[in-house]
Amino acid sequence: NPPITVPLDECPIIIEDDRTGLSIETIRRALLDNLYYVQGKTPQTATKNDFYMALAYTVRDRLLKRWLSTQLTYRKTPVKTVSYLSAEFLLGPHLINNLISLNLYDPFKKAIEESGLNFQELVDQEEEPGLGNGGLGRLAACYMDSLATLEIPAIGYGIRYEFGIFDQEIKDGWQVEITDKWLQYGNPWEIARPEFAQLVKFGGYTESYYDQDHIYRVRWVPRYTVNGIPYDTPILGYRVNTANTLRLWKAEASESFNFERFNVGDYYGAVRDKVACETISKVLYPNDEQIQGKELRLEQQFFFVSCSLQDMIRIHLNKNASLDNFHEMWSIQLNDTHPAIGVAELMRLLLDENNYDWDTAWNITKNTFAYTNHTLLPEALEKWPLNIFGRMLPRHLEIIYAINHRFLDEVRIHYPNDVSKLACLSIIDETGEKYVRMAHLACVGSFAINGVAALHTELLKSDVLRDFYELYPEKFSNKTNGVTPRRWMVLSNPRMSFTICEKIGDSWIKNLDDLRQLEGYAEDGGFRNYWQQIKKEVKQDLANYIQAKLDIKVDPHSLFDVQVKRIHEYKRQHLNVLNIVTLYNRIKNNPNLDVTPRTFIFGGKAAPGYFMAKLIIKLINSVADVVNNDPVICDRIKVIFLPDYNVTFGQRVYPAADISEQISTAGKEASGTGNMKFSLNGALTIGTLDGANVEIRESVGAENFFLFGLTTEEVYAIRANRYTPRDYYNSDEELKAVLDLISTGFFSHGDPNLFRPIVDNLLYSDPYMLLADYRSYVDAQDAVGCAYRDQDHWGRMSILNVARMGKFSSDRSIKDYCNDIWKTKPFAIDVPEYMQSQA
Ligand code: 73E
Repeated sequence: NPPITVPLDECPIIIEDDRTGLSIETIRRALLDNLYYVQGKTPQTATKNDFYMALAYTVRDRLLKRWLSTQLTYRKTPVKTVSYLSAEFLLGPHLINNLISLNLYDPFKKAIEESGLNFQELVDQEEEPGLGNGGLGRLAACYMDSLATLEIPAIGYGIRYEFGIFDQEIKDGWQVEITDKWLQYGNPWEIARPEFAQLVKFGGYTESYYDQDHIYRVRWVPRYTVNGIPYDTPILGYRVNTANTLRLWKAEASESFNFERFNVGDYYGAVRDKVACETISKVLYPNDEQIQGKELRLEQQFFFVSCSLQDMIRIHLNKNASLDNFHEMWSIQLNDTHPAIGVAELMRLLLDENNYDWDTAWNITKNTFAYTNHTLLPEALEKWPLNIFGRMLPRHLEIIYAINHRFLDEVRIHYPNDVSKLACLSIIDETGEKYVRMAHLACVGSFAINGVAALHTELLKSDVLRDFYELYPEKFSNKTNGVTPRRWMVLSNPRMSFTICEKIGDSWIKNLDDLRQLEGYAEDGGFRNYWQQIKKEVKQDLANYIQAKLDIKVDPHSLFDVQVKRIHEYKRQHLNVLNIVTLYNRIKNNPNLDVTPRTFIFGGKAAPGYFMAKLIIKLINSVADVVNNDPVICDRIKVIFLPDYNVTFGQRVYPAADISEQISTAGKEASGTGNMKFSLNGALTIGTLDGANVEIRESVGAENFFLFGLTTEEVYAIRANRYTPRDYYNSDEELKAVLDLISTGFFSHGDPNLFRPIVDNLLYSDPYMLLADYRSYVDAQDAVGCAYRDQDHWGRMSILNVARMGKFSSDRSIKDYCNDIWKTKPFAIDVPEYMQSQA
């Protein structure tokens, strides 16, 4: 291996062979080198984690060249950059993903094994960065992957939470939360950049003054400032030279503050303030689609948004003479309203710190931001009480009032004499206690607004954002979500990926539409057989894992029926439970009943303060206890709740599923992305016409999808006529028997009170209409059971699902964002020779 010469900027440097070499011998030597010089260990004293760290550094060494070249290229070139602002990035483990992107999986595995180490054991050492709750954060991670793979200049901005989403344990059937210490043993994938720290102001007051040109200006005198330290993680594209950056901010006390305290001799006071500042990036709020309105959350949002905007301005001014063309060089995507304060912050930075006049500043701002809405749930729409907001961000409140004032003038011209429109559209909610409505700020301050699935976008236009759609129809478009096939196929399902590559080559990894070439093989009996065999092997892997984790034996020949996602009433995990209890009753009433053996697998976390969600977890585990141990059932149904569902576990479970549960009440799930991962891995879906299910069904064909339940229109119509769930209970024998059995305390050791909140909620209010959908769900589940008996036909349906999932690649989503919203183009970075060969 001759040393590789890399042109870094204008001065070429030679990088030592051990940092870049790719022969097995070099990788082995590099591993020991990193163990010795970075971890400070010899093989005799090294722990598994030391070896993992050395391995990670050895991989990192081999990606730095791409990362640095990418950043240098962007710095020199006037390219438009996408800035993805998100309070959450749910990345999942980096190691294997990076090896696959670099095309170095095989040599590394070999080098590790030849060193006498267990490759998988080292891989399992990596703590996944769980810096997100669920779909929204995972989407941001998939989009970062696609942006890099498509060679789009982009940067992701977020928060470097010290504690990500909690770890879940199950004790006596209940969820117990454990703090996630992902940084405990160090994070080899990030590099701190304290030289690019940014100061963020909070609190205090504003004052006006006239500058030297006698122009009226406002200055914000903060009560305190916080320092934001950026930590950068490279995001490699797949088999390209692009490595974009994810920049996450950590909060630290600013020096000036410490210094003041220190000067007056208050050493402990200074330390206390330091600790208080650092709480800003301490912990991720563990609520998915449920907003608590806590001050610390607003502090987090403003903190990372202010750091990020100041950072963009710094980068911009490195290559441009002024900020006049800021909106031509940047498109900032707001991942929901969590970073929407950015609209007011960019205005402040332009007006107060760069002396722009209002109209110029507003023109730049409203041409920079684009807003993605992710939810229709009223409890997830962010609004901040005016007093909290004004106390923390006094200048921003003034700016928002000024934006609103001008905006409402525009509304008045559009709708003369219609005061109700003003109240509906205003950024300030004045119907009761006053609030700042963040979605309204985002709509007014953005040039584009999108939903995340076709149905969701239609519902935004007709319902939640109807008035904005009427006013600005040209801003609205749909961008159906997607998932990255690199992590969600190549990495997590190597068996199926390999099988597909054997048949149609590997172009599908970058052009998922190419999977369509598999359609022909659906008619090949031999292939169908092979396909089902592969599935069985993957199921056996999961069965082994379940055995090891929970000491429960499951049969890989049974139908694996999987529902993994956050626990939420609208996602209706308890509807799934009602079906399980229905099957249980049927077998108990007729022990010789010929049922398709099934393993029901659940996984998901409940928000720590969400009582009903936690009770649903307890219900699942209680039903599991009874069903799994009843000799009459005789293993024909098994119920498994797998604790601590996260990205790593998702990678195991999606490939092993036969049926995917996508059973939310129509009109409630904006898109869903788990639905895509299952189908891409050959599971069939049982689902409602909700979110992206609608489009998945269209793509894979109605005959390869188990549909049930009310449509959104029917849900609305039944609600309008006063829904009475009791009618369904009274008119359906099986449903009645199920609810009665739960009510008697059969699953709670005779305690009739334990699950009463669930049963009463269903009988007397049932906001998510489980009872209305029960019969159609159970019937569809029966159809699933029947269909599974014809393995050959099931295999055909499974292949067709995979073959027709091309649309749901996050590459397609990102291309749509690029073409319709960001107007950005790929910018290729040279590919070194060895990258061009395929393994
Ligand atoms: O339907 C999913 C969607 O697939 C939606 O519920 C989720 O976003 C996914 C990606 O588009 C979502 N999460 C949140 N809102 N929508 C949310 C809200 C507040 C805090 C954290 C997450």
